[in-house]
Amino acid sequence: MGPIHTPELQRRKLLGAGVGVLAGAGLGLMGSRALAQSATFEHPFANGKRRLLAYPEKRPLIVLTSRPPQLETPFPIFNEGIITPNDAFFVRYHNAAIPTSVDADTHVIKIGGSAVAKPFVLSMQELRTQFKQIEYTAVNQCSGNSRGFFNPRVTGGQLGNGAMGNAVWRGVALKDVLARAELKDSARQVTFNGLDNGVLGGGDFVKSIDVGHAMDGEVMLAFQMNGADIPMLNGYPVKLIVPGYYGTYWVKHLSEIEVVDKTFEDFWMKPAYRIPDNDCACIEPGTTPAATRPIGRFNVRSFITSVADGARVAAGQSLVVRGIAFDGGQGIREVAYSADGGQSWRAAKLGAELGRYSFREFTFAITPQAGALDLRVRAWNRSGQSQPMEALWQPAGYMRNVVESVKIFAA
Ligand SMILES: Nc1nc2c(c(=O)[nH]1)N[C@H]1C(S)=C(S)[C@@H](COP(=O)(O)O)O[C@H]1N2
Ligand SMILES: [Mo]
Repeated sequence: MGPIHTPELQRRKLLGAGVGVLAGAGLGLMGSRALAQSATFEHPFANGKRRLLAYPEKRPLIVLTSRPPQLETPFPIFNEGIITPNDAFFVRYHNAAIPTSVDADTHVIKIGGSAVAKPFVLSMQELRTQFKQIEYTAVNQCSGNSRGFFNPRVTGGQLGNGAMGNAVWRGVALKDVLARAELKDSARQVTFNGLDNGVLGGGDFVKSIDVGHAMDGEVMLAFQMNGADIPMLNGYPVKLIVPGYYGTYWVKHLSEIEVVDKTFEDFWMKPAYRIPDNDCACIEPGTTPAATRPIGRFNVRSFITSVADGARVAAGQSLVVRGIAFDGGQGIREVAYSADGGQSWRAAKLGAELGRYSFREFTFAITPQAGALDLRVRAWNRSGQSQPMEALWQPAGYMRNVVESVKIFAA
């Protein structure tokens, strides 16, 4: 991607009338011409077609739900480059009362809680000017990315593989902001709240991480994404970045940070977003986990992006296959590919390293003979963790990372 430019601070961001109507009244009253026009797009999915809609600041994306907006990135976009464009980045909300207008001149983050000595209120202007800025590339991925492929099926959004994206984030280390509040020795966890709310006031989306994690110098209060203001639907004007961790912790429209002296266990930390507390984070279908823990870091994943399942290619000609791999922050060490359904494997070529939290590109060339081919890719991170050959199962449909099969036909 090109050099990072620093655009003028956008004072006020309005989500177009289309989403205002959506958020307020639901799909039935969707009136905007842009939305109506884009509804004609379709996207193939495992068991049918999915509708594409263009929301404000977004190109047509796959609609999982419209109230609140939950949008998935069409998979071919991951082949356009290693950075996911802002207008194609997926969108996930839990509650329908989302902000449709935010004024960056008046937006503040309140920093307090029982375990700080000096609570204070931070404006966007102060955040941008009074702290050292940091920047890195990191993948955001929803816990339920690929849930639609679970077998046996599980309830929840039936996502394909497009609830992920890779962006350059710029902002301030959370550690530097918290230092100003002077943490007490009793500090255990830090909680994060954003401007969105449950429609009837309940179920507010609040997340927490341990204080040691919050102070690691990497967790970021970001105000830029790929060199521009963060799109409204991705958390304008400021969002928490927890690199290597599932998107559930990346709180959007951040407005409140509290340092507390106990483990925070409101709904979105418990019972929601828990995984079986064992090595594989998995159980036998139909059973109940003996114990659970909060979801944490990404496991290792790899995807072929340049050819889709079912594609037809030319026999006897060299075919360069491209894809992406990532993990929870060790960085990718190796990607292997198979063109015979996993019987034999060879090393793929890795692309440039954009940091250990980024997508890593890989390529390999094959010359297919006429007939069916079963392409697979498997990645290893720097601590030797990899992907299972058979899909693991868990009741919430999180953390799918099986070695996927892309069946193509050469003729
Ligand atoms: N304020 C707020 N932040 C939120 C959420 C939310 O519902 N409200 N959902 C989280 C979840 S589960 C995910 S996967 C990511 C998605 O980030 P994106 O919408 O910017 O892609 O946002 C997280 N941050
Ligand atoms: Mo998520």
